[in-house]
Amino acid sequence: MPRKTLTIKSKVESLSILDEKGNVDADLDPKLNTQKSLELYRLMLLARRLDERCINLQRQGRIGTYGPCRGQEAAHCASGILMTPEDWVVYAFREPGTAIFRGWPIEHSMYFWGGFEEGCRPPEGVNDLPMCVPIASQVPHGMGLAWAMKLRGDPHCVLTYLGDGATSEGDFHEAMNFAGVYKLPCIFLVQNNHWAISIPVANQTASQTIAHKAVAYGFNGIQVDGNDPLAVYVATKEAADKARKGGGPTLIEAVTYRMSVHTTADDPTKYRSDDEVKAWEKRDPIARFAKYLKKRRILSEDLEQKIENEIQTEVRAAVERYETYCKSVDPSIVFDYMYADPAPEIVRQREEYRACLVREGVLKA
Ligand SMILES: Cc1ncc(C[n+]2csc(CCOP(=O)(O)OP(=O)(O)O)c2C)c(N)n1
Ligand SMILES: [Mg+2]
Repeated sequence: MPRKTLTIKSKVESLSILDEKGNVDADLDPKLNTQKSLELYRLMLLARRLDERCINLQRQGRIGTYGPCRGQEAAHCASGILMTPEDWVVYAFREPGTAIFRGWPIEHSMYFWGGFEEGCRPPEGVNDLPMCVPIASQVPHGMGLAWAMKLRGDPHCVLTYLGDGATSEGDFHEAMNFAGVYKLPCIFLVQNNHWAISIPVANQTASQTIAHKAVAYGFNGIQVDGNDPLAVYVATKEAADKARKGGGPTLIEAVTYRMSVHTTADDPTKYRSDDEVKAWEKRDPIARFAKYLKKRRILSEDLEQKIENEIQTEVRAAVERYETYCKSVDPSIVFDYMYADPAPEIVRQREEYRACLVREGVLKA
């Protein structure tokens, strides 16, 4: 019998619309109106300023740790902004802009990274799961929500975020498989930021792209320039429209870069070069979008400054609300939500922490 080459039906596209200089491919430009364009710009800038503020808060000992999203604002904001209140969003942990868009208060990141359960509690009526640090464990949850939607005949979709490192976990593959078999209305958005702590993406997978992992599961993947908000927007819109019409899942690989530390407990100078970081600085998603909006005369220098000032005020007010909350609670409640019946070791640690707080004068004996 002769060997045959099989025709594989799924396709993998690559999409880039807005280049680093703010030049746009006019045929592919989604031509967002002024209001939507400014909403997206504002959200990305808010995510950036909040990020900077949270790093400072951690360095000052005012939150425990922090995982920044610097450089990844387009990848998460330009996708999140397409989700309707009836859709569901399932987070990893570098998507603060999407969460704010969905209705979480700005300070939710501070609660989360400060160790408070408040940071995990979605606001009333917001169809979101809390941020998720156990890598890839959120991916089957997203798939499960989409399965429930399908069983109920609910015509909405689920957007699940994950990182390049998460694509090596079994949870990712099981969720992709199930989503493909049952044609579930889900979008898996991989923020390929090139690193999983100190593991470069080249050591994460031998695949040419992450996008084409979808092929093995029987649906389409698309690779987009993740620092190009227009490409992320268009790919997500197509995936969401398809999912809501019963067309099944899509895997979006947003190729971006983690400009900052992995978390505040990390020193990236130990494993990556300054040159690599500098090269990506030139591809900054916010600067690129601002150039484009100025060319379209949607953004002026005055408006840019006005938005900047408003955001600074909003972030400052969020910090104040967070710190008012911190003063109103016994800090040892950070131990309370791990188990319904706390394990003896947790009880011991909580007592040790309380004794320390009493010594420091934070709590009365
Ligand atoms: C199941 C699991 N294993 C290990 C870790 C420790 N850890 C935290 S973040 C991370 C890397 C994740 O990389 P990636 O998925 O690319 O996301 P990124 O941090 O780049 O956003 C690891 C290994 C974890 N949180 N969960
Ligand atoms: Mg990564």
